[in-house]
Amino acid sequence: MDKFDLIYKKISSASNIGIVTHISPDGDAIGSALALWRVLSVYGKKCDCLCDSPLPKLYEDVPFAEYFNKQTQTKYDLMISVDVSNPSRCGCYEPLFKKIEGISFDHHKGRESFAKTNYVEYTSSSAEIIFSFVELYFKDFISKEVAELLYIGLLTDCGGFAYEYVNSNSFYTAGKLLNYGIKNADLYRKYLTERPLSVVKLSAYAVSKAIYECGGKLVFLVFDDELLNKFGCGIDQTSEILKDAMRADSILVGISLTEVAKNSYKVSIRSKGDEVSALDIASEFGGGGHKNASGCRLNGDLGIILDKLSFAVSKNI
Ligand SMILES: [Mn+2]
Repeated sequence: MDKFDLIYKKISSASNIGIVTHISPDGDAIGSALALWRVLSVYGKKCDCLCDSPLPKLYEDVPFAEYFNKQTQTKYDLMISVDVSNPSRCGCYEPLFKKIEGISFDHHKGRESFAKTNYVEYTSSSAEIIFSFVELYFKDFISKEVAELLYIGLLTDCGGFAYEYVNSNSFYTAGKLLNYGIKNADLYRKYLTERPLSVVKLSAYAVSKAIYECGGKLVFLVFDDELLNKFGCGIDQTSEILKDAMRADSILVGISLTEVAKNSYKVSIRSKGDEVSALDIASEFGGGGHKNASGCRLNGDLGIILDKLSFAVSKNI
């Protein structure tokens, strides 16, 4: 049986569905999970959209934001993960995938399968996959709001169609979604161009204080608690700033370290083109992601962490 058919059957026969997306959710995680939540809810399923992290400020205005993380049920007979590359990224919902029938929709390379049924395609975004699925079985339930959620997922996860895994189906999906009357220019500006003034100011400061290694091919940005407080920025706003530092044409790899607790850092790793794999570097430290955009968590002394990361990059550069 076709995998989509199998998944459709499982969804049809389930009554209480938990949709889980990954911790530190991005536009794709939020857009895909909420879009699927809405479609299945309108289809008549009791459905919750779950995430073991709060909704980032940037996404507070997306359609149905009030249902993100709104748990209305205590028991589920089907769990669906969306955009989750590793079971630990489900946070507190991870154990449910061991107990209950599970489905995964994902687009990450090198992912760890943890649900019983996995639908994986290495494409622009999970949103692109969710659209293919809902267009096939739930076309009548795709509203303008659902289309907007999926478009936000698609647009943000491929950097506005800038990344290499964008293919003709990504543009096909975008075209189909635009037909629902959503506004590309507004969404592009809001999610890919604009930032809070505090982030613009922090970016200018952080880039001016950047640390360069590997003959100027690697740039580090460090955001400690004190710096974030001084500029009034949140921990989910720093990986964007890395893009500014990486505009320098000499840079091949950019790493930002954001202090999430004392001596504990959220590490975002970005690389350009085929020369260096950000994923290989993150994998060395138990992280994951994509070839050019990945991340991990590291604990310990900042100086030692920088040395370790620098060494890992130097082996690959
Ligand atoms: Mn994604």
